[in-house]
Amino acid sequence: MDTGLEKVYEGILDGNAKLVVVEVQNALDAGLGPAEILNQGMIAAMGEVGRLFEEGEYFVPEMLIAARAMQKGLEVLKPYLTEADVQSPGKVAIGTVKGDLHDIGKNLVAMMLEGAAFEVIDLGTDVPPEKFVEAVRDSGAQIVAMSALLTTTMTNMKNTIDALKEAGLRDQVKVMVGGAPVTQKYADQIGADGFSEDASRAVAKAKLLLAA
Ligand code: B1M
Repeated sequence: MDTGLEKVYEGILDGNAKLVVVEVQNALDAGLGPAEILNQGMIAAMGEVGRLFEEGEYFVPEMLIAARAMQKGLEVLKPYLTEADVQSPGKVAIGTVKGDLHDIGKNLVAMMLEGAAFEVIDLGTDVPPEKFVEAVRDSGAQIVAMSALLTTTMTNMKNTIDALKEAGLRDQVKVMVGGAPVTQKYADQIGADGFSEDASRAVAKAKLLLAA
């Protein structure tokens, strides 16, 4: 790994937000691409944090400070993930489903969508089905984008789809899902319109759904 990326990686593992901010900027200044910094430095570090948690070496506080360091690094990266002078392809209401507080992946998807000029309504984390329904009704969002990181909360994606049906809004919106435990098979099972494995593919999928 490039030494600049190594410092970003180690900074996230140590939960050292100040170091991460400096090292992400240094990596950009040294000419590394934002996707490389994101995938090989930052997302890889969060994967290692998860592994250490599973092994019992990290606990929730360590995960939390690593997540904060990651978020700070993402703020530095954000302007570099933006496409210039693009017309808005549409409006997306995004959130992490009820019961789930993980927001880094959701924020990344929101950031990439904004970078591609989508209008993004970020509903935050722990979003109950009714709040997604309300957002579609009030904002006219054409896409509902749901993120889940826990096997115990991904079922709330289906509950949200059911709530959209009950509110008579299902035909008006496309539903996209993603997050570590979510698969294409699961998306099909619950009747979602789209799934993507990562944030950049989520943008391509959102564009595709609106073109369909
Ligand atoms: Co938690 N956590 N966590 N955690 N956490 C996981 C998810 C876990 C896999 C760790 C592990 O055991 N290895 C595990 C889940 C096990 C499971 O259900 N199978 C777990 C657990 C168990 C828990 C708690 C229950 C721990 C506890 O309290 N005992 C608890 C639950 C709290 C709750 O939500 N109710 C908990 C808490 C936390 C923190 C709050 C401490 C913190 C989150 C802080 C935050 O988000 N602000 C945290 C963290 C940081 C993690 C890990 C380490 C990292 C997650 C992350 O940010 N990854 C995670 C381990 C891991 O994932 N390997 C873990 C980086 C991020 C960029 O990836 O979010 O997957 P991700 O997003 C990806 C794709 O999935 C995709 O795009 C992104 C990449 O470009 N994507 C989408 C995401 N959403 C999408 C939506 C789309 C499309 C693509 O379309 C709409």
